[in-house]
Amino acid sequence: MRPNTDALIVIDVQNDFCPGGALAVAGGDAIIPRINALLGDFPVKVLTQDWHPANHTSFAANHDAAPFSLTEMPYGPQVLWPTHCVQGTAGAEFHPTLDTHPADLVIRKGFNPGIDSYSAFFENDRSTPTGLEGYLRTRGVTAITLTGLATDFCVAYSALDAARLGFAVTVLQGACGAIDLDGSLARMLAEMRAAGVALEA
Ligand code: VGL
Ligand code: ZN
Repeated sequence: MRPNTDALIVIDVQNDFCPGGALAVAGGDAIIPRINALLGDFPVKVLTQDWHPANHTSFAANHDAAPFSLTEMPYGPQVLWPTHCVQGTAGAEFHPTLDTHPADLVIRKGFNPGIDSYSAFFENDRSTPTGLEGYLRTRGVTAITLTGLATDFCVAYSALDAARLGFAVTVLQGACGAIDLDGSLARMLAEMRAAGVALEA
């Protein structure tokens, strides 16, 4: 068992990000057995759940635009995604093989219609908090291990924010899966490395 200062954060292991889902990551479900095993090693365990209203601004369908096209939002560039993880739908549920019972906290994100939220810590303006930082700090957490989907979006944004907040951050690449849109995986791996995030297998 890891020390009490260590948290495992499992990002968005939901049906829509797994094969057959609306925004599927290739092999997204293959990482789940390892995540289930890791949940037994960490004293602090957090799951995140991408949780959008149907009118969410990150959905291409709400802009009459093509999925995976880019738009400009008041907070910066935003990829327009296929409609995914709509609140209350099967696609938004955790994958059935993920062992959700050991989790201490489930944090939902992306619920504000006007702004996306890749990171578990802040919405995409990089300043509106989700509350996770306070939860982790009040539990005495100083080190965070990240797993889940997708490596180059929600995992990477969470890792960069956690590093900026002063946590020691490790990303277990073998327990993550990537979307890899226009070179996003290589770009985000480089950003994480530059920010001092430990990239492990
Ligand atoms: C994610 C795109 C849109 C993710 C969530 O979990 O990485 N990516 N919403
Ligand atoms: Zn989303």
